[in-house]
Amino acid sequence: MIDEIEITRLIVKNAVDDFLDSLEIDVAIAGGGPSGLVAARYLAENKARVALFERRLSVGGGMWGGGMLFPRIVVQEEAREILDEFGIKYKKEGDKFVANSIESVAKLASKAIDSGARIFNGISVEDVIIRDKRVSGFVLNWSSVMAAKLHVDPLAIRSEFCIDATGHPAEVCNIVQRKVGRLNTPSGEIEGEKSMWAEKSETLVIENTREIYPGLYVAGMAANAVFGAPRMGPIFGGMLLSGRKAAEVILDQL
Ligand code: 48H
Repeated sequence: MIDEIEITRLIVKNAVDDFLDSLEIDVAIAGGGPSGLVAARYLAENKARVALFERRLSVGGGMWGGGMLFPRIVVQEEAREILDEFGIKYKKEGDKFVANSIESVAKLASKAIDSGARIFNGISVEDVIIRDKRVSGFVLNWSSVMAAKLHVDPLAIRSEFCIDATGHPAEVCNIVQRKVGRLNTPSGEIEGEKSMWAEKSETLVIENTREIYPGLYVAGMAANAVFGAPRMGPIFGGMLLSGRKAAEVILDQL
């Protein structure tokens, strides 16, 4: 027998159990683009309790569209081992590697989940919890509630470490700057992303992957936006390496 009420109960119960299990965790990640997914995998693989919150229905962020909707990404030698670790196929072209952007997203997500990271889609980080001058959790709401501009109060989760992997808008860093006034950047403020310069940007994004306020790390495109570095276009090695670095720096402290 197939009963609609049983289906409803199974869905709600299992989804709520997952959410309840994620109320107090080691690492909370805002954003499920490439940097967030890579960080989630390496953290979870090393036994950290990880939850990733993605505003949209689908994870993958800006990776799906490759370059100008041509579904390919370019990755440099430094990040090739990450492609291998995720089982992403590629073609060597000169000293670069070209991968299918759709396969890349699918495998990043699949490996993050297999490693034990929990991914919650359709949920937006709308604020943070700050205790004793440290970011110690995310304030969450359904993206659909926010899109409809409904006046519905959010809920919260507590986390030892948080990562802003929200891409170009660096949303969590912006929230924290508004609340505390000063971030760990040269000016104390968000410096803003600069025009495209791939070579420089790909190096800087690794350097810029770091703690931006106690308890809050920034990874991926958000790291360059916050520290005033250029964008890089559809070369994705920096995003992969940045996600891995965020995981490594946090794992050292767990
Ligand atoms: C929950 C949120 C929130 C929120 C946003 O943009 P992304 O793909 O981010 P990265 O940094 O992993 O990768 C950047 C890359 O895709 C890119 O844009 C590049 C390389 N650009 C170069 C260039 O020159 O343009 O993913 C961020 C994700 C998205 O899925 C958002 O929906 C999500 O974060 N997000 N999720 N709460 N407040 N804000």
